[in-house]
Amino acid sequence: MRKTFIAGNWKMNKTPSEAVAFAKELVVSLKDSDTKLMIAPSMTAISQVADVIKGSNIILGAQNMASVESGARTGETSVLMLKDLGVEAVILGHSERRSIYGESDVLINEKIKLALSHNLEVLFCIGETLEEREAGKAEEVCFSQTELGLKGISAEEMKNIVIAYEPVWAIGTGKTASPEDAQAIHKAIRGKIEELYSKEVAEKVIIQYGGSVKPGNVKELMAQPDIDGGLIGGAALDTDSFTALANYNK
Ligand code: G2H
Repeated sequence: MRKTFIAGNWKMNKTPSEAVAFAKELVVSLKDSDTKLMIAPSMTAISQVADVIKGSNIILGAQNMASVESGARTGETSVLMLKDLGVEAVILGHSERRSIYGESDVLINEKIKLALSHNLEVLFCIGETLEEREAGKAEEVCFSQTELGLKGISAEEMKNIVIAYEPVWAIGTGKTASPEDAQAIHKAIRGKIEELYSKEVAEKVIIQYGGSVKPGNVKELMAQPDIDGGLIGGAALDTDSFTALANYNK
């Protein structure tokens, strides 16, 4: 019922010219994939990558955006700018934004509401740190981030929300949550969505897993009943690897 959604978060990698060359390769290599696909280049490459992937089966995503539409926000990128470039989705609440740039649940919630009001799909990231996991607080942290991030968002708007569960200890570390551990949290998060909204909303919401997803572990992760896709960093930076991830089911 839920279509698998594989998204590449390029983070702060690839210059605009490298991004264009890479996107051109992906348009060809991914053309027969039957999964939903997204790539999120850096802000400096978005405009050129938009031209390359136009008309393909790849959605254009951004990695972040400001919490207000326009004005005095030095160094920020607005939702209007992203929309004008053809961006269809935005990653919000990534743990690197939370930990390095101090983004709070309140700020993330403001960004999510703004993105939804402009009809952007939101990949809303949540996840616990190693310390929190070891203290037995993984669920508690994910529930709290979910509740605060989705505050004021209607059941109707949930159609444009994708949740990305990314345990912080697994991001870029080579450590992946075991499929069983990831499934347990995904199931709990879906339960939380049911509690906040309804069974119908919970059954429809896509919950991606993120954190060192690679061609070698993608199959067993995607085989879990509540894992509906992946938000992929390192392994999304190479044509063969991202193509293998997009075609994991072939
Ligand atoms: C988690 C993920 C992509 P990686 O941040 O968002 O990165 O796959 O490199 O762990």
